[in-house]
Amino acid sequence: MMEEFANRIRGYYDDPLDPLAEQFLFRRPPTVGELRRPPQVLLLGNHSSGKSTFVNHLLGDDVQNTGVAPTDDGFTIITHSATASERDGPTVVSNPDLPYEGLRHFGDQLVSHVRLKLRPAELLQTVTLIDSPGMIDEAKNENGRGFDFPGVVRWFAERADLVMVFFDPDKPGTTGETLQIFRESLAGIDHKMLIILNKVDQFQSLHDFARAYGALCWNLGKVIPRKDLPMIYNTFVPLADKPKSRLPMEDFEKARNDLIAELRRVPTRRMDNQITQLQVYAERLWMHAMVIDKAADKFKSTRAQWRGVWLLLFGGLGAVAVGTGMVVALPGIVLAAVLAFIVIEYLILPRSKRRLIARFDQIFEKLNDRELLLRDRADDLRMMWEEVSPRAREIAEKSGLQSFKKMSWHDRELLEDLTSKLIPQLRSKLYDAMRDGGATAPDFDQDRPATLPASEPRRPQLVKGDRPEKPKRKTFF
Ligand SMILES: Nc1nc2c(ncn2[C@@H]2O[C@H](COP(=O)(O)OP(=O)(O)O)[C@@H](O)[C@H]2O)c(=O)[nH]1
Ligand SMILES: [Mg+2]
Repeated sequence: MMEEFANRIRGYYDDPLDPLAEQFLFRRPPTVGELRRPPQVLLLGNHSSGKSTFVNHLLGDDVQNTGVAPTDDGFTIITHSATASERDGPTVVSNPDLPYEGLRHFGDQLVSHVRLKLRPAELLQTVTLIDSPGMIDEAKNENGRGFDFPGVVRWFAERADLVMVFFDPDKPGTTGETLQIFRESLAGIDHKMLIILNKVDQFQSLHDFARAYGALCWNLGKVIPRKDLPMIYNTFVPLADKPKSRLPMEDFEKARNDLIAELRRVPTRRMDNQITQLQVYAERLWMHAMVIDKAADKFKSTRAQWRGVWLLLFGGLGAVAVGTGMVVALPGIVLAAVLAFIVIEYLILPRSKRRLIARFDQIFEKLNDRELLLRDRADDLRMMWEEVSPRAREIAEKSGLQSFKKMSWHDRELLEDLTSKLIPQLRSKLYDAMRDGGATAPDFDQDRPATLPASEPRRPQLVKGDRPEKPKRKTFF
């Protein structure tokens, strides 16, 4: 059943998103490989907060080294295979069948800190686990590691379906590197983050626990920009060599089971995340393309006006000169025409282009209230625009507004349909499917735009000429 959702998502990227992204030089959508990657869980936290111990507990096997000393300074990707084996970083990042080629950009230092472990554990059939080196609590510069640690964490976090952040009783604070990681690497992904206060069996009294829990909440409040605190899982891994806690442990054990249940739900979460990713991509592309399209439109009509005036003026003058026999004036007229042409093409039009690009924000605002799209989300969309606009400007400046092919009315309708109707519908279908445990196959045919018969592809081979043209467009300024 998940396959059907995946196909549907891929289908939307293939058409209309990818062609539109290309038309408007927007960043390309995720590749099939990226969409296909296995569900992933990233484990982050201070060193010695118990990440590797937790991994071993999950897998029922000593896959990772554990210990109080910061022994592990690399990223270990643990995934399923019938027989246990290991691969080193260079092998992992150069294998096109694995979704880790992107890590190569972080340099050899990082690559030598990546390992892939293949293990037959049952849980790994559902998720791939990524154990990470501990964050260091003293603010330490990147040079200490030899690679861009926040960047790499961000890379993994963006591709993870769940990010588990571990804290332990010794360091319930988010200081130093932890703070940096929250700011730089985890911003905007709190919807897939789980916070864990681990090793709670170390607390000898309720008072100790309350203090650490309070400190953690306080510190998280500073780095997670949300009004409500995320849920915190208070838990531990039972270890034979550790003294028993005097606190009642049932709740903490239950939290561990809840965590494991979350891990098992990761494949559904992944689909949910991919739908979110699709929605965000489509909305950003919509803004980017619409603003550039309007500006390009405006620019082209300004250009047509200037060129029209030029042609009329000098054509007229030339005709008059010839008609009245004042041929001697012709060289002067030609010279003036050439000069005027240079002024228009190299002075006036570039200036008008720059002015239009500077007015992108206003164009966006008009888009927002004219198109009546999701007016209750205006603030959301505005924030999104702030992220999108620098690149839109850069692209408009670099390639010039005249080079963009006009967005067809059909594409525009399709894009708006996608963001306002089709993608939300896809999500509610996923929720329905989750609720009845996949008992009934999702009925995708209902999604199709009403104008197209259900049995045909969503965009029936439209050739350029036979796309319906939009009824006359209102001018925008
Ligand atoms: N008491 C207690 N000790 C733990 C727990 N989890 C891990 N440890 C210990 O904490 C130390 C660091 O654990 P490790 O898993 O290597 O931490 P990592 O650096 O986050 O991977 C080891 O000595 C573990 O035995 C726990 O839940 N309770
Ligand atoms: Mg470790």
